[in-house]
Amino acid sequence: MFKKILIANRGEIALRIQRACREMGIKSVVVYSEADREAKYVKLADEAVCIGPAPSAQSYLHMPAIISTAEVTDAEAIHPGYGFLSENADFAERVEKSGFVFIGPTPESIRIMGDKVSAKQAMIKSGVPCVPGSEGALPEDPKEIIRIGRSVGYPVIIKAAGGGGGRGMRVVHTEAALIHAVQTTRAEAGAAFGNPSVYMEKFLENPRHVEIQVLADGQRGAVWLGERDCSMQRRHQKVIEEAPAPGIPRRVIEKIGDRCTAACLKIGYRGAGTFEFLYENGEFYFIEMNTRVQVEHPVTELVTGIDIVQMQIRIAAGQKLPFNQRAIQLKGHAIECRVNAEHPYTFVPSPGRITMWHSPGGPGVRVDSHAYTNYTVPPNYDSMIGKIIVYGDTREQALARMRTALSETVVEGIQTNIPLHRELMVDSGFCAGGTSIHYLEKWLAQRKK
Ligand code: MV4
Repeated sequence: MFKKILIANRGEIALRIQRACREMGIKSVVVYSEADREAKYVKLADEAVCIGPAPSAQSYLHMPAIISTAEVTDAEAIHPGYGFLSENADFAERVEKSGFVFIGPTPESIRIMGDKVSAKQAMIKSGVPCVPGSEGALPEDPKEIIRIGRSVGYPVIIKAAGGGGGRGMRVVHTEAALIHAVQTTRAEAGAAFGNPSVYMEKFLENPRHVEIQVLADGQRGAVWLGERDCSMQRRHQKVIEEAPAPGIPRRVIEKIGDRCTAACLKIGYRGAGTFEFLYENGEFYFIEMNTRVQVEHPVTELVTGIDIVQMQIRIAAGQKLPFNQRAIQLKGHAIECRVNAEHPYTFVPSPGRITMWHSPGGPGVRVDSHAYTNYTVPPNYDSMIGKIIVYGDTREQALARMRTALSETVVEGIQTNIPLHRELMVDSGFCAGGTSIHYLEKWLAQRKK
């Protein structure tokens, strides 16, 4: 096992990784920007090195600074967390070429999944059901594109191969609008991702977002750890996640989970990963794979009892998975509310000093946050300042515990979305379970001010 790991991230996930290291008897080095100098997790780390000014490009995205910090601190491995460099295949490659272990999949896997066209092709070959659409990237010839549009059937969605997470997509309702939409999406994709390649899918009108968590050791060991329902989102930012997904028959989930682990074995996947699906009318359709630990990993940890971050570290150290699929038993229900420093009605970011932070507690309550009283939320990064996660034997109990947890939570000095979560936890639609990806935005549009 490693003696020392460098954590190439910030905020709650840096603290989460630090905790995993501590529990495993591994020393950790955190890198931080000038904006994070006063953060408590920086002070709590075994070692902390300032790698640059506040802008991410000069700190958390600055590969030479991170790799040279690993060199001077004698770290053996680098954990990238989520966001920043976590899905950057070039970074993973540079980490390995410099003689360190990248705690994540191989650069090759990251590269395949980063290109949504090659990801989909890998899934089709591995027997994972995908949204019907173009076979690979769209050709140049407008006649060919029109032909593909007719065979897929309207509405269709044009997506950039280099996009993902909702970036670079356009819905097309009629053949008359198709060619212009493809051209515009191509141009935007070329400018945004340096890759003008686009593909077409049937546009699913009212799906749910359900994802499967996997762990694979790259040594013929692969398991899936149940699913997460992440349909409660606004502008492609998840707001609430839960496990299991309400109302989906277990045999349907089990079938797709087994497809995911089979795909991991087929492509030689190693590490933690998430298969993202759209779920509509009882069917799963693969859309993307994430090759990192995700923000919402705790809900899976609570229903499986498996520490996903520790497993990432063990896999990276060359260990085999210590369990097989039969040993994984899903139990109970978990819900996560993301706490953002933002106005609860306008969603305008609200950085600044937290004059009072009081975390909830009690049975089945977990808070993953780096925030504390007198912590200043810097304006330079994502507005998420933590996550409240609850566990219960049933969804009803988890909901009741989340209501109690939210009622106990006090955050003063900045605005947060906690009032929004308090409203959603008593909303009849959310409480019934199984809402679609459009539910929250429709709900917000009709919300009583
Ligand atoms: C779709 C779709 C409907 N049909 N693909 C958005 C994020 C990216 N991961 C894929 N996305 C979508 N792809 C087809 N063929 C609808 C969405 C979508 C969405 C997906 C998941 C969660 C929230 C979403 C919000 C709007 C649109």
